[in-house]
Parts: sequence; structure tokens; C-alpha cells
Amino acid sequence: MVGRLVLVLGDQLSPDLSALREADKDRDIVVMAEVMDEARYVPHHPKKIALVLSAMRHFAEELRGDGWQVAYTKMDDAAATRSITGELMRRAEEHGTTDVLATRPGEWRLIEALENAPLKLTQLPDDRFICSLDEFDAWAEGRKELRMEYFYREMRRKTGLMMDEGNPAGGKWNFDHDNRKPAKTDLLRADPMAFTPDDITEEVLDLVETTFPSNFGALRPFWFAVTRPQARRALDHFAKHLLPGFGDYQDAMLQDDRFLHHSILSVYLNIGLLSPMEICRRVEKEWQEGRVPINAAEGYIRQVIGWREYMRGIYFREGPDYTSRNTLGHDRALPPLYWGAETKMNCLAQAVGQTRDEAYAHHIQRLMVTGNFALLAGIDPAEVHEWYLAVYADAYEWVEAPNVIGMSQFADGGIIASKPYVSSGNYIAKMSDYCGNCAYSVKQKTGEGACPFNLLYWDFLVRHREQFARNPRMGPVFRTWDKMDETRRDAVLKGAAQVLDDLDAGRTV
Ligand code: DLZ
Ligand code: SF4
Repeated sequence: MVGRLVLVLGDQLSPDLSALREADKDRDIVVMAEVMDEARYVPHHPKKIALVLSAMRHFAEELRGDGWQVAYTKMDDAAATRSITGELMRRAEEHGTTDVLATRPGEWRLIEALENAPLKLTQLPDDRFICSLDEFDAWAEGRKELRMEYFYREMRRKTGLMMDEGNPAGGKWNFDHDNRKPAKTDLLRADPMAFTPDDITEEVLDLVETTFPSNFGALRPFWFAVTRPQARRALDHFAKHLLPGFGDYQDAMLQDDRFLHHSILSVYLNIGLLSPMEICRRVEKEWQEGRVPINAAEGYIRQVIGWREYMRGIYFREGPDYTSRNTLGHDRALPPLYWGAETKMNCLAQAVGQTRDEAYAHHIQRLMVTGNFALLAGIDPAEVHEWYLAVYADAYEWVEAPNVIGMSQFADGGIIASKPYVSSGNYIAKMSDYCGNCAYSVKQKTGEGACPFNLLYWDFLVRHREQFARNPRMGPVFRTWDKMDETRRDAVLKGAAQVLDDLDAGRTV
């Protein structure tokens, strides 16, 4: 007798997934489906679609090898429907059961679709995280501010990572102070580990190429890991070769070195090929054995057990309307330069060009280049959110939306960020080598050739003065503005208006 249908989604590729743990290998049927709705609800980068589909196919093989019965739908199957619920209904009919066991998806859209389908659904918590949603709510309840730093300390205590008899190793919770160094071009730095596509991946690449010919992004060369053993090799490679410099250079940007010391492991972690604790234990071990400095290990672990878990907690706590928040009332359309149209701003050209090629950019490129510009220019945060969700291989809504809507665009009114992450061109000039190759001058504050970040920075602050003037961390910038010579202030605002006009008129900026 057939038991239940066990749903495994494209970002749930973990053998210890709660739905698989709960299921009965002898009676239940695993349902995995490549469907158009998931590939198209935002125009995903072709590399991301290929990653998910190839990893799904490899995972289905692994499950079969492990004795599971898997009903797998390929995107070009003639009988395939368009959606996850459509495929569940089709399998329900085929196997004569509407009982579905699922691990809760990472996106409200899909949770709601499953709950509204005529199925007998059992949803289990996704416990591949360190902090359960109940635990997060208990931590958040009654707090005036939900600061990541305090949440992170709880997670350090809970996991025992880098702890020394109840105290943080090295006497401090956070070594970020040491982590803000610009980087020099270093020919000896290793690249992230790249994998040659096997036959399964090649078949997926052909499928993606013909099915999504006009999506933004380069499909080839495709080098991502698509299995757990490969992802573990990527972790090993990172831990040995790149982690030691991760702390110092994690905020640096170099035109000819796209990955620097970044691990790119979020790509594998977020589809379930690696687990957060497996990564963090390895990082901790490298530090314990004296191969990496404390600021590198602590900085990395903070991203995984701090930021990542905190973002997920906020996403589910805030509810399905989170992605439509727009506290600052921004409504400008996302400029075509985000989809690769020409721009004279070298920092944006580099960040977007890298995104097009790799489906990856690191946190400072996302926050302080593309994010910073979108915020300064007053772009509709929903459009910004959809862009990030589409173009990054590690982007799923539970992690992307709080990062973009909250942290980067300040559209949630300050739940995540205590002040907007905005800066003039100075920050980019300090942390990168982009400005040396730019048509604009970062040193120039007004007039022809002035860096648009310099102009828009002040314009943004002036536009939103009422909102931010009372923020104690922003008082000094408003005082600087007020002390500025009036002719200069006029010139700044005129220059900014010109940039925004140009954007609106579709002229190259
Ligand atoms: C991102 C993605 C894509 C491109 N394709 C599929 C798919 O065909 N089948 C599937 O099960 N999952 C896919 N995914 C991942 C889902 O979009 C993801 O599970 C939800 O957005 C929840 O995070
Ligand atoms: Fe970017 Fe301004 Fe530097 Fe050009 S000058 S790269 S626009 S920060």
C-alpha cells in the first residue's frame, strides 16, 4: 500500500531533512519536481536555475541509491504541470493518496500555495537551522530593538562555537574592528574550487540554455558544486586556502579579483548541500589548530550562526507582507543598468558585470555598491528585492528579503538596521580599486564629472531629513550638511537632480 507523498524542494537537498526523517522508506514516495513556476516567478540567473536543477537530479539519484522511491519530474517531461502543487496533485492521482509530508518551504508564497491546495498536508519545521522559529520569537519578544549582535551571542552560547568556559574566545564577541582592510592585487590568492560539469549537469545546461535563452546572466562556464561530496571539497579548499585572509579582507573589492577570500559556500549551504554547523565546526577547528587568526574565524562564524539565522527569524516573524514594505516611499523604477545596460559608474559596472557572469557578488558589493545606489536613488524596494532574488545563486526569499528590504533598503523602517546603509563615493574609493578606472571623479563633490554617489548621498539625506534627523547616529552628518557653504549645497542638489533626471529619462549615468 502506498503511504504518503514526501515533498523535497530544490533548496531542501539534505538527507536529514525533517520530511525525510519522518517518512517511511518502504511505503512513502519522494516527490521532486522541476517546474516553470519556480524558475519563472522571478527571472532567475541561468546559473542559479542550472545549479538547482542539477543538484536536484543528483540528490534524487542519491535518494534512489539509498532505497527511496522517487517520483521525479523533469522540466521537459510532456506530462509536467507548471507548479509544485500541480505536480503534487498529479502524483496524488497517480498513486492514490493526497497525504503530503513536507518540510516547510523557505518562502511565504510557496507555503500559502501548499496550504491552499486540496491536499492533506503535514508541514514539519525546517530544522536545518540552529535557531528554531519559536526560539527566535522567544528571543525577540518584548525587545525594543532586535539587534543582531545580541542574537549572535545567544547563538555562540547555544552552539558553544569559539567559547571558553562561557566566555567568548579571545575575550571579545566580535573582531570586526580588524576586518576593514582594503586588499592589494595578490597573484597568489587561490580561486574558489571549480568543478567540471558531469553528464547530468551537461544535460541540465542544455535544457536551461534552450528554455531560458533571454534570462540575464551567463550560463557558462558553469563551475558550481552540485553534490554534497563536491560541496565538502569546496569547504575544505576554502578552509585551507582562503579563510586565513577572510577576516582582514572581507569588505575589500578588487576589479580583477572577484572572489577574494570569500567562500561562495552560501550557494551550497542555502540549497542544503552543506549544513551550518558542519561549516562552522570546520572553521573553528582551523582556528583552534592555529592555522587561521581569530578575526577570520569569528567573522565567518558570525555570518553563518549570527546574520543568516537572524535574517530567517525576522523573515518569518514579520510575515508575508514584509517584501512590500516601503517606509521611505521610494518609487523609482530599477534602472536598466542593473540588467547590464551601459553605465559610466565603474563600481556598478563591475558589480553588475560580475553578477552577470557568476550569479555571485560578495556582501559589500551587494550592500555598498548596488544596494547603496538603489537606496540613494530612491528605487522601489520591491523591484530591488526581486532583482537580488533573481540574480544571486544563493538567494532564497527567507534570507534575501530581510537583507534587501531591511538591511540594504531600510524599507522596513529600521527593524534590522539602526540607520540606513548609505555612503558617498569615499567608502567605495577606500575599499576598492574601482574609482581609478571610472569616468567620474570620486574626489569631485560637485559639477561636471562628480561621482554620482557624492551627489545622491546628500540629496538622499536632505529628502529624508525628517525621518532621520532625530536618529542620534545621524545627527553629525546633518550638522556637516548645515555647515556647508550654501553655493556648494545648491550645486550638490542640482547635480543630484540631474542624475535622477537622467535615470528617469533612460540616459546613461
Ligand atoms: C529556485 C528554484 C528553481 C529555479 N527551480 C525549482 C524547481 O524547479 N523545483 C523546486 O522544487 N524548487 C526550485 N527552486 C527552489 C524553490 O524556488 C524554493 O524551494 C522556494 O522558493 C522556497 O525557498
Ligand atoms: Fe563608483 Fe563614484 Fe568611484 Fe566611479 S567614482 S567607481 S561612480 S564610487
